[in-house]
Amino acid sequence: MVSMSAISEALQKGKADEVKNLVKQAVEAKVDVKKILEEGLISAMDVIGGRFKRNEIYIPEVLIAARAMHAGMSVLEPLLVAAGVKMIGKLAIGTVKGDLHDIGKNLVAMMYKGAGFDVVDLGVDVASDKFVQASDDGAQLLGLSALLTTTMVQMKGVVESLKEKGSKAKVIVGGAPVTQNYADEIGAAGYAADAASAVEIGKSLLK
Ligand code: B1M
Repeated sequence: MVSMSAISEALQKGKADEVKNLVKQAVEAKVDVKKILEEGLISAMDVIGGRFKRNEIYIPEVLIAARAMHAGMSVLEPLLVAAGVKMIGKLAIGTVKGDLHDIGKNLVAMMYKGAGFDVVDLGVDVASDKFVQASDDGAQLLGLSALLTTTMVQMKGVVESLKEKGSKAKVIVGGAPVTQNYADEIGAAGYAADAASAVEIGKSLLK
């Protein structure tokens, strides 16, 4: 019988094929899909998030673990949909207009997926109206990433457009030039300096 800790350990080591096989075996052994998701995959990504935050591991290790998470999720996703298992919440994330940097944004998106969120990746160079549309489409959280001092100003426009449309979505901003002060100044609901904190902030904003 496959144990959840075996899945978790394989994920933490970034062994994508092993994670996929173990998840398949667990599904075949009729282990509850939600249990595999929460105790096998999400808990392992929590460990990875914590280690990344404490600088015990770095971006490559996080990306390798995230790839293993995807491998496990590729087996579980159709079953979760069929079982109607509710995701924690919905996040739409993108790099703001004029900005093509996506490594940090992808990392944040992966950590959210790992935490059990439904994630819509809007890509890079995302105009304000696309964020507004994502809010209309049910995203409770909107993640805005910017790496350039010249593009971070776009975040203000997004917050204002959402306000004008009466959107209830909460905006989280991040990226190298962005600060808590800037987030406060433009009226964003949250700011995170790194991908692991972004997930913590997102969870707390949904409470
Ligand atoms: Co560009 N670039 N770049 N670049 N680039 C920087 C950002 C720069 C600091 C380099 C420098 O001059 N020292 C500089 C910006 C200066 C400034 O504005 N202050 C710069 C510049 C100037 C440019 C161009 C204008 C260069 C040119 O063409 N003259 C150009 C702009 C293109 C455009 O966007 N329109 C450009 C282009 C590029 C590449 C295409 C070559 C490439 C991007 C490839 C890609 O992303 N697919 C690139 C890269 C790779 C970088 C550097 C080297 C690395 C960025 C990165 O990926 N870091 C960068 C210099 C540097 O940072 N050392 C630089 C790793 C990533 C994991 O970190 O994105 O910060 P980061 O994400 C972190 C946190 O910030 C946070 O979590 C992540 C980690 O946990 N985070 C969030 C990020 N988003 C978040 C969202 C959240 C919460 C947290 O909530 C939603």
